[in-house]
Amino acid sequence: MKKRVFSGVQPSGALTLGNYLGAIRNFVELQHEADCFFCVVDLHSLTVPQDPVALKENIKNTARLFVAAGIDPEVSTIFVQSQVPAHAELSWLLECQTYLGELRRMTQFKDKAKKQEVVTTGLLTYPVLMAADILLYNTDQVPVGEDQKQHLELTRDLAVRINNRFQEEVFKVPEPYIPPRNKGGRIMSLTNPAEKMSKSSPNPKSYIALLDPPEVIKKKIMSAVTDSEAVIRYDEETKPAISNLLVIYSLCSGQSIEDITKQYAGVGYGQFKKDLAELVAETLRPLQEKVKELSAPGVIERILEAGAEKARAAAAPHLRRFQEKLGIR
Ligand code: ATP
Ligand code: LTN
Repeated sequence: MKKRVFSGVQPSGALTLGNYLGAIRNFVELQHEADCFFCVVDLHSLTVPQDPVALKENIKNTARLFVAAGIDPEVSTIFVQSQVPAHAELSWLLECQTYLGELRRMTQFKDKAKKQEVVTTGLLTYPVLMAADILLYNTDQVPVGEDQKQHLELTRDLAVRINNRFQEEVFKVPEPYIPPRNKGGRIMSLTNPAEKMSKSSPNPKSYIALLDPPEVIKKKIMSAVTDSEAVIRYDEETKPAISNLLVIYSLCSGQSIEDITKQYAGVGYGQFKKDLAELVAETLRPLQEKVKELSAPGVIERILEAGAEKARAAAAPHLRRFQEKLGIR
């Protein structure tokens, strides 16, 4: 039996190089060894205000980028969360097993709540919906970036809690699949290397969007902050900005950080950034071309319809089982 893999990406803006290097690239690799479900988690994105017209486009564009990045819809299941009602249903049932204190402690909740004028309960219960996404599919492995580690721990805690309560395996306890930092687990903002690169940042210079044209990529990388030492060396603690650029270089070129450092010994930041900009643009070019093909009317819609059907069928027995255990079915 193949392992089951599940992951989700929010359609909260244009996907970034951080999303690609931290998560989507690994989705593409895993699909050949596992039975994969990749979900556009539109319900999650509603936990902060979204413009409805932009959201509708972003949902389709996120799915297009999955396919353009190399996820084969004939091999993996690609679908939109809100088209499978079981996610919202299980989320409610899990909320009734989750402690308020657990949710208040989540660092993403604390960070995002600070940035909002009003804080909705959806922002607080966000990780429970994420647990529902994962547990619905009897998931073995969840490929995500480092920022999702705490949410995955909550998912595991909930599964263990429920299994203990019923003295049997109601839900499988999933394993995280998180790359280390030097392999893309946490790509940092280009304007502030203390923050992760994020698609919902108000400053577009802080991220590279996967659909940014080459000239924009160049401008953003050339203006990325660095330090004044002008020595290309990997040190997350003392040189976070240049270390981040080195990780991006390494993942886009396939070269080790050590080799790149040797290659650029005695070379200034300017030349390094220029080469990096070209490398990133080249890496994204095939993906950008593929997105154009997928933008023909009806193409992505058909993929998503077929995906939702498969997802509904895969989710149903796991929701039913828990409903039976709880005595509501
Ligand atoms: P938002 O800014 O709206 O919170 P986001 O850019 O953080 O969104 P998500 O949709 O929340 O993106 O994340 C999709 C996947 O990409 C997750 O697995 C997440 O861990 C990963 N990811 C997001 N940002 C980064 C990053 N900077 N480095 C590595 N992985 C990342
Ligand atoms: N919270 C995740 C997105 C997400 C997810 C999931 C990831 C929602 N449901 C299930 C993995 C598995 C984020 O990246 N912000």
